[in-house]
Amino acid sequence: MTDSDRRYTVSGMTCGHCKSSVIEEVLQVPGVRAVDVDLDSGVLTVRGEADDAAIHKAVDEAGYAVV
Ligand SMILES: [Cu+2]
Repeated sequence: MTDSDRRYTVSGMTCGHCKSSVIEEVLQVPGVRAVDVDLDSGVLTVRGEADDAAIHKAVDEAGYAVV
């Protein structure tokens, strides 16, 4: 398996606190090595080999949703 960046659009993030909540949760997903969030576009970028479903679940747990 190769290491690659995947992008997800997340709804509901409005400020730096939202951003750090999402980053904290997604960083806990096994296989995730780095996470970035662009607040303006709502784009979450994940580097690593994590499962898609696990990323969705982590975003849910942070209180937001992948669209
Ligand atoms: Cu916020």
